[in-house]
This record gives sequence, C-alpha cells and structure tokens, in this order.
Amino acid sequence: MALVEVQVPDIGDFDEVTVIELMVKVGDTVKAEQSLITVESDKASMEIPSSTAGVVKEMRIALGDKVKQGSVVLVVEATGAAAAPADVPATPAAAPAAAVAAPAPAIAPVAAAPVAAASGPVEVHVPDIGDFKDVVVIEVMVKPGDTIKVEQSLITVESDKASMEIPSSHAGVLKELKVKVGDTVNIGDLLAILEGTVAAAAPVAVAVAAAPAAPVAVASAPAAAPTPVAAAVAAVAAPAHAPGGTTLGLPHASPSVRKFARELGVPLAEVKGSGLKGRITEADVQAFTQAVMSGAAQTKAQAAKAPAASGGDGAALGLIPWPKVDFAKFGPIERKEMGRIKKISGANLLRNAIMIPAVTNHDDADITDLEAFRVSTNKENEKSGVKVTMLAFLIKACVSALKKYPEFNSSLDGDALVYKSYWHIGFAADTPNGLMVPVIRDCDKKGVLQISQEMGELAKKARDGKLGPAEMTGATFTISSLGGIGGKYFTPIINAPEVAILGVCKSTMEPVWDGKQFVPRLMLPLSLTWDHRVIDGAAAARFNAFLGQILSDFRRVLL
Ligand code: CAO
Repeated sequence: MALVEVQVPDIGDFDEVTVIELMVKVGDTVKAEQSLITVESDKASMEIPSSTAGVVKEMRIALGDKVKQGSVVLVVEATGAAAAPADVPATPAAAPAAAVAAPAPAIAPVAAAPVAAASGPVEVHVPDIGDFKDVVVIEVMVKPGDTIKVEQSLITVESDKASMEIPSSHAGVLKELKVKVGDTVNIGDLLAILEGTVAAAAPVAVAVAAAPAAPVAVASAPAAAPTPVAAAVAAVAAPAHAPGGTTLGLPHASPSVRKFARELGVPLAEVKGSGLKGRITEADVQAFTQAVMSGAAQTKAQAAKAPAASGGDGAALGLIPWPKVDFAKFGPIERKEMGRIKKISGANLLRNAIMIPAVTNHDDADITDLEAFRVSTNKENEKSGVKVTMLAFLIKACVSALKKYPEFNSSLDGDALVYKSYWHIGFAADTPNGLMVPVIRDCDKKGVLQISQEMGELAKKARDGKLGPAEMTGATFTISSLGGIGGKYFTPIINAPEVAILGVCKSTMEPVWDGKQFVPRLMLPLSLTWDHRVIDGAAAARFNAFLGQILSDFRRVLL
C-alpha cells in the first residue's frame, strides 16, 4: 500500500503555528478527516485533519514544533481514498493528500494598521466569521471602563468547530458591552460601544462602514456558500474541545489563556475552569498560580516529587494506586477539605516517614524524685505564674544527652554529617489547625524556668496561629510529648533534617524491683526514633539510658 505524507493544509495568513497537541501516534489507524494534531496561533487553535485513511507509520513533527502550510505532519500507509476531491492545483507527487483537503483559508487576514480616526461613540460589531452561525460567547475579556486598543480581543466565541477571539475594530474606552457569556452571536451583531475612539482597525472595516470589523480568527472559507471543500476546511479548524465540556485531550481554554498558562509554566490540564461549560479563564490560571505559590495547592509534578498529605497516588514510588472508595455507598458522609497546616505538615511527615530509615527504641525513666521536685518548685513559684511541666525538664535533660552524643544533634548533608554547636529544641504542639513545632533557641544557655516560660508563650502563639517562620525553624532535635494526654509508647516521625526525635507519654506509678523488693516508682515512657543512616542501635540505647539516668537524678545535668 502507498505511503502518503500528510501535510498541513492552507491555514490562511498564519505563517507559522505551534503544535500544541499530538492526537495520534505511530501504529494508530486513522480515518480520513480524523484530527491528527492541534495547532495554535495567538488568536486561534485548530485541529489538522488527515487527508487520507490508513495506519500512521511515522510522525514528522513533535510538540512545540512550528508548522505552516505544506509542513509534513506524518506518514500514513494509505488504506482508503483521500478526504476531498482534488479541486486545487496538483501538488507534488509525494505530498498531495492534506493539501487537497484544505484549499480555503482557515483564518482570514488580521486587520491592518489603523487608518481612520473618530471621536464620538463607535459601535463594534461581530466581523465576518465565515460560515459560522450562532456562535456562543464563552468568555468576555473586557469590562466597561476598560481602555481598549485596536485589535484587542473583546470576547471569545465558540462553535462546534472552532474557538476564536473577536477583536475590537477601534480603540477607545469601553462604554457599553452588548453581549454576555452564553449569548449567541452572528456576523454584524453589535458587540460594544466605545467612546473617545481614535482609530479604526482596517480598510475592510472602513469599507463596510460602521459594520463589522476585520476578522481575526475566522476559521472558515470566505463568504461563499458551503461546499464539500468548505466543509473540509471547517474540519481543519475544529477546536481542541467540543462544546459541552467534552475534551479531546486539551483543557477547555482560549488560545490566549493557553499562552498565558504556558508563559507561567502552569499545567492547564490541572486548572479547574470557572467559565461557561468549565472553560478555563485567565483568572482561573492566576488563582491556580497563587494557590501553588502559597503552598495551598500542588501541581501533579510537585506531588510526584514530594507526595502530598494523602500520599499522592504513589505512582512515583511504583506503588499500586490509592484505593478509591465511594464511602457514601456505606452510609452518610461529609467531605471537608483539610486545612493548610495539615496539608503542609502531612506532606512533610510523609516524606520523612518514607525517606528516613527510622528505628524507635522504647525505654522508661524513673522520674519519682524529679516529679516531687517539679511539684515543689511549682508550689514555690505559684506567685510568679510560671508553671513548670515535665517537658521543660526533658528539654534540659535532652540537651545534656545531645552534648554527650553529638550525632543526635547533627544533620545529613549528602555524604557528610553537619554537627551543630547550638542546641535549639523543637516541641510538637497540638493546635486547632493541626500539629506545629515551635522552637526554643539556645536551650543549653537557659534554665528550666525560662524554658517553661518560653514554651508557654510559643504554645499559645501556635494555638492562636501567630507563630512566625523564625519561631518554627532551626531546631536541632524535637520532643513530642503526649504526657498531658495519655498513652504508653508511640513511634514519632523524625522532623527532617534532624536525625532523631523523642516521644514522651504519660508517667505512671509502677512497681519497680530495687534488688530486694518491689517499690512504687513514677515511670516515664520514652520513645526515641532515630535515623539509622546516622545513628547506630547501640548509640540510641546509650542515649536513652543516659537520658534515663539524668531524669532519675537531675543533678547529673550539672556534670
Ligand atoms: N506524664 C504525666 N503527666 C504529664 C506529663 C507526663 N509525661 N506531661 C505533662 N503532664 C501533665 C502536666 O503536668 C499537666 O498537669 P497539671 O495540669 O496537673 O499540672 C498536664 O499534663 C497538661 O500538661 P500540658 O500538656 O499542658 O503541658 P506540657 O508542657 O506537657 O505540654 C505542649 C505542652 C504544648 C507540648 C502540649 O500542650 C501539647 O500540645 N502536647 C501535644 C503534642 C503532640 O500533639 N504530640 C504528638 C505529635 S505526633 O502527632
């Protein structure tokens, strides 16, 4: 069977258009007039159809390529007839097909430079948009009061074959807009009234007096009655999306919005459209960008790199997909979006849980004497208003253990360990918005009372949502205390780039063997999670044992 090169047909005055979508691949069977690629200028997008049926043997263009009339799109092993009768001059033998299918201009000339001046109100009408009748206004790009330039796009209209932007024939201030989203318009319809108008767009507009401006993105043959050839041309100019929200692979948006998104690097397929039939507007792209920049949303690419709180889809890790369950099938449900802090901390926790080979050691510390000391200290300090909880003593005890075992106060940096000569301790705080970790700086230089006071202040700020970034960064080690709530042991997740975290649960009176008898002792459950890349099991056991010794006799802090 014959190999046929399918070319870009006559697409009017547009010299070079960009390939923005490939709709077929090598091996696909295509029908005559089936859309092969979508191309886009700054004013219109259109699909290029196949002139012949067959099997795609070779793609000759790639995404982003610039093409023009005659560019070879692909090579098809033909199985059927060409799409339309060849009523145009013969083309070279090797490239006949597509050119045959599209003899008429798909896009009429853009208006020439301004030629006429006016001062009073000027009506702007729908220009010649070819064979397209009753096209729907899907986007209004201007509002009363806007200063409009000649050829500035005013609205986007869409037929079932193409979407196009309608430009202004004059410059001036927009006094009145005569159409709204959802209206249907035809050639000659009044679009807008401008005032203070300075120039008309083109000789064409002038020639038809106050009537239509020069067409810009018309996707049809000239005004002649539809013919089989014109029908083929209409197919040439098919839009990336059929109206009604049915996408053919591209987001539902006008060329200018797509261009805007490309400039910002916004993946348009991930933007939710708020326009008619879900069409994406410039404002949608802006809102998406703001959400990503503020951390409130992630692109799919970001999610693949740093899985989201919910775990993304796990595809980046080669995992099977997250189960999708229609919970409503089993009973009443209510869906609530997670808050910003939960989303951010969730993504961090997931990364840390997945990336760190973490091990947790559990141990108990005898805090009988320390608790008695704490209670008496609080009694003595009743008037000062500063209450000391076990967590403040734990912070101080941890600093001693971190000094004795410095790798616990380090961070991994590639193949190197960064040892820090400062001891800033983070503590997990439960807040109405989610988990936060305020940081108390230089705990080695502060006493338990000062630590208690700062902890109280930072915890309050965290609950009030008033913590600044500086108060949540720079920790060298973190303590997560559930002591005020309950529980026995748990496995805290390391707060990267730290290498260890101490989990603390509620102390309980327990019978402890003293060598001769069981005696009641207040025991504090400790859970130390550590990064096995940095810390060995023996070091972790020693750290816990040392911490236990300090807590059982706090005078050791002084040693
Ligand atoms: N054993 C027994 N009682 C304890 C205790 C312990 N280990 N730790 C604290 N308590 C007691 C306190 O003495 C206090 O008792 P009184 O009111 O009778 O004096 C009570 O529990 C409440 O303490 P607290 O929780 O207000 O104070 P804290 O210093 O222990 O903790 C803070 C402060 C901010 C860490 C805590 O309020 C908090 O938010 N904890 C939750 C942390 C968290 O969510 N961790 C999990 C992270 S992983 O998801």
